[in-house]
Amino acid sequence: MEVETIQLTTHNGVGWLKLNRPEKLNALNETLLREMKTAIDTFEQDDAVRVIVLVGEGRAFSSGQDLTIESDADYGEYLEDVYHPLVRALFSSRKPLIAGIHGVVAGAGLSLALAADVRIVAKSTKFSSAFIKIGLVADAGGPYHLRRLMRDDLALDWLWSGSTIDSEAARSFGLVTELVEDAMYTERLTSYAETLAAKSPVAVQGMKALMRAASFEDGLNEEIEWQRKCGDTDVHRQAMQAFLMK
Ligand code: T3D
Repeated sequence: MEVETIQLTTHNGVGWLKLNRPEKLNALNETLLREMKTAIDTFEQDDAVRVIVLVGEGRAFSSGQDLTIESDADYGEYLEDVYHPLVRALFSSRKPLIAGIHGVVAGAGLSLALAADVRIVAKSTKFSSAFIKIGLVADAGGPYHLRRLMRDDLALDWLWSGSTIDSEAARSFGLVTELVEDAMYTERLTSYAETLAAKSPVAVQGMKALMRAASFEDGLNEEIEWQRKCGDTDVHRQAMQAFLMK
């Protein structure tokens, strides 16, 4: 796939999607958002990719929406046409989605990072809920994910303030899965992703699906199907055999 604003690589079962506009701190323009959507779809179809990682090139994950966009655009139409297809693709990905976050994560960039299943964060990262500073509501799925991850009152308080918080505060809000010293960040992110990619893809994807079951009864029904599939994998058979031969 020809790309201008992102970089794609696959290594050891991990599909890396790197936002690549470092001169603009990976501000999200239309090309980047559309390229990300196509890349997620491509990774989703590629059996060599077991885990997807989103990261940013340069000194930020993303500074949010590219603010040089024409301000007379219809923002509702832009969301529907450009952001929402990507946000839906992230949300509905069957594969584990990891956000590796460093530097700055702001506005709509934060919304994309919150769509990930886990967030591995470098200690010096700043989290900015910038939307209100430019008179906008939080969007790109951000409010939905904040509500799932943290207390409503704290989320609203943060969104209304538009403040920038450090990684410890973000962790206390529930937005950080693992906080890593800056010097160890890339190594830890890689090892986290590659370790997960080496596990049974059926069990890994099944866990994700079951965590999203719509109700208790749906969960029970879905676990029947997933456990049946897992029981029929070589990984499971070999692990059982190894145990019995101890
Ligand atoms: O359509 C929709 O509905 C979606 C709506 C979404 C809304 C949002 O995403 S709200 C959030 C928007 N983002 C921001 O408000 C952050 C804007 N950026 C900043 O406040 C600062 O850049 C930072 C605090 C993040 C970093 O500051 P600093 O001093 O380290 O870097 P800098 O010099 O400001 O930025 C470096 C370059 O990136 C600079 O370009 P230049 O002058 O070297 O050519 C700067 O203009 C550019 N840049 C940074 N952020 C953005 C950006 N360019 C376009 N859009 C940006 N968001």
